[in-house]
Amino acid sequence: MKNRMKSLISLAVGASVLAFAVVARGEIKIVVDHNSNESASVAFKFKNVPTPSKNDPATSARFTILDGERDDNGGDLDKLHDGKLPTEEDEPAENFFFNAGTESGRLRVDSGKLIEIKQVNTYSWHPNTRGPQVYKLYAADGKAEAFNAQPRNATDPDKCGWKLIAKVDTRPKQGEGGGQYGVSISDSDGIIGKYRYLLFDMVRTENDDPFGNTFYSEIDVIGNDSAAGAGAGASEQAFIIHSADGYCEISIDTSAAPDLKDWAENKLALVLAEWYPKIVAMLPCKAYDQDIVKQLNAAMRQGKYHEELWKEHTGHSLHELTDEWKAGLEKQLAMPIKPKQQSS
Ligand SMILES: [Ca+2]
Ligand SMILES: [Ca+2]
Repeated sequence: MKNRMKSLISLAVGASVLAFAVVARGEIKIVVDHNSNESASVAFKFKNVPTPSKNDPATSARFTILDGERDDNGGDLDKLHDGKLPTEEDEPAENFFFNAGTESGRLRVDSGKLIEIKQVNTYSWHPNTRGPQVYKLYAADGKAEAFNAQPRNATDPDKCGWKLIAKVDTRPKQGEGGGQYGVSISDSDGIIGKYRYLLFDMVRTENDDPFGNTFYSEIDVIGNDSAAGAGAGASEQAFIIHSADGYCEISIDTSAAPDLKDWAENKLALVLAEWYPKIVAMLPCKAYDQDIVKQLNAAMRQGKYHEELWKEHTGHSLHELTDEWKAGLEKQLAMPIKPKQQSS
């Protein structure tokens, strides 16, 4: 049994049959996916971000420009929630973008009623600098006494009934960042909040020339009861367990390996729940950057997470750290875990 368990974990982790996602509880999570110019296709398919939805609460919501002006060369606001997508990398009529030479502006999405928002997903496509997305997302239920439903650029939404949800910036460190972007904003608690309004405070990606305003193809709002968007890459079949210290949520996705479902949920989950906090604790102990977890979380919130951060903070690539983690996990699984689990 011990050996079998050990070989299963090697197989599972080594072959990526199981997908693990671990996030701190109650934190906003920003997942950014990028398809390069070469790999972008009409399918708008991303590694982790769900493909755009044709039928989400944003479909029937009212979109309004609160500040800034639309570029007449592009499509109107309907393009952001019509469920249709551009069929090529530079198709102005199928995207909404702010006018050339302007600093972008603010868009409001009004659902007309309070909805429990599970995800806000934004999509864009352009061969160069109009591909990446830079915006702040605010939300409001409209009930605050000082609520201003139409804050223009000079007004701080924080001060008139809006809550800052996320800061998104998908620009690469180098290069123009052409291609397709999918951004998925969610909360590790499952629900971002119960809101009626969303406010996108958009910024152009550059001002070296007049054409820095992003080509936005679609904005989706996924409600708690929507079938679409099953949690930023996590399968609907994902099994959720909280870490022993209560700080992390661990999801185990066995959709690609259904025969491992029972084992993963009854055995592996318990080990991960117990050991994940210890692995996280191990990082600062091993003379790595003391603030690594905090900094990674901050980078995720700002949409600036990338794998190189691990190398910057620990001197080891994510691959190397994963090997270290796997070795520790295998060692643990080769030993008796708890008597009652051994009997099944
Ligand atoms: Ca569209
Ligand atoms: Ca949509």
